[in-house]
Amino acid sequence: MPKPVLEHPTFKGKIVLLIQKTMKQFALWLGLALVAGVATESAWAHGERSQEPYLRTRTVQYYDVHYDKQTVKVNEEFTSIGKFRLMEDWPDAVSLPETVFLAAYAPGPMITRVESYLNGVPARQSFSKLELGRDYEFKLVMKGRVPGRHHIHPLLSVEGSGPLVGPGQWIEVTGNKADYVMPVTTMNGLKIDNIEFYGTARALKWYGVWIALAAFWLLFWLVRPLLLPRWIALNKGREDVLITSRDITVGVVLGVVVVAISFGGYIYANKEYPYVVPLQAGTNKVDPLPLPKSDVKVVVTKATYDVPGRAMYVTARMTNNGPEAVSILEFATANLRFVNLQAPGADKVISPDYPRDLVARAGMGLTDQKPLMPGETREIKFEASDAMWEVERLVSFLTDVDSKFGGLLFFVDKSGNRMMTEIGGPILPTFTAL
Ligand SMILES: [Cu+2]
Repeated sequence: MPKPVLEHPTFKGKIVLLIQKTMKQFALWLGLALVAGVATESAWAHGERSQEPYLRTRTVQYYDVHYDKQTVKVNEEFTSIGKFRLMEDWPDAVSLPETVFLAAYAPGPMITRVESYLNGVPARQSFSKLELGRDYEFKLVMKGRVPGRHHIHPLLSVEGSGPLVGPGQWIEVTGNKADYVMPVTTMNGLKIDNIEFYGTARALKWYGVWIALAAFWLLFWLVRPLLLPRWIALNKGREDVLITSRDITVGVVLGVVVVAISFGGYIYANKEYPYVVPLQAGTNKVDPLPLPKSDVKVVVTKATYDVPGRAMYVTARMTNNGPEAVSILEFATANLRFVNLQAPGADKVISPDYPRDLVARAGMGLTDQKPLMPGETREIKFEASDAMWEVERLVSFLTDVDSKFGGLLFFVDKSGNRMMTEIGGPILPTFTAL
């Protein structure tokens, strides 16, 4: 039998084809998205990589960050401590740290922040006027709330700029969400077993009361002839039939009931809770840590980012103003760490609890490993190359309108004393042959 000649599809046929095509494409994309999600665990992280490099390398540089546990049970506490330097070369496009708030960053309410401190001062409120070029020490005490594997970061929220996060650690919370409790003893000695649901039932009851009154008032008018009959009556000059004396009585009674409930509720709440502390809105002040010893002056003379090689090359003139010879120990920026593996004590620089996905395996490359003698000035070139630049999406130096980088350069003397210097400057992307 000969094959039927292909006919032009009808309009209906075209629509059906179009729908089929769209469905197929949708299924394909959904499949790809699922595969990508399953294949890359970090795809479930929560947006910390989406921030621009100038924001992540030139604002808050976290260092010496530690997490005391990586697995906790529901209700079990864990702590993160560390320091951060507010970079002197703060970008113009970012608001200064005039008002900041210290917190923990988590993908949703998976943990509870129990306590927080900045330089030992309780960080319940925001702090005002932190100083650029200075260091601060934080402590966050958290506890497990929802079971799962969560990426947790220290976080400094800067008003006008947004959240600036520290290195994230995967914390495994085990157990059962139903067991979560947050007991609190109030100032007047009242013991609350779980503040998570304290007062919610009462709040819902009040919602019920107001919704019932509002619904009654709405229905009271809705059951009568509505817009058109009333408009016709109005046009005929019969305003007098629109509102009856019964309507007025009901309205007045409802008004009295609403005012009575409001005032009655207020008087009752005042009597039952005579001591009420309002939410604290003022800011707190804290002094920065004392300036750390920094004997080495570093001036960046050239910085390039090799795009295909995923490597940053920095040439800098370094002057040792201290009494001891020093070696370059580490370059750290945007929570990524490049350690000079040949420096004295390099094997102990990265603590076992530091997230390994933020440490360059090959470390840091140096043109010369000779220690910088007291009084000596030398130009040294170092290399920080790793796929992390790409993974952490820090390569958009290319597209930044403010193509500058920043970071912390650590030095160590032969007695193991560590020094830190802020470095930074314009950076040029280059495209060398692969
Ligand atoms: Cu994260």
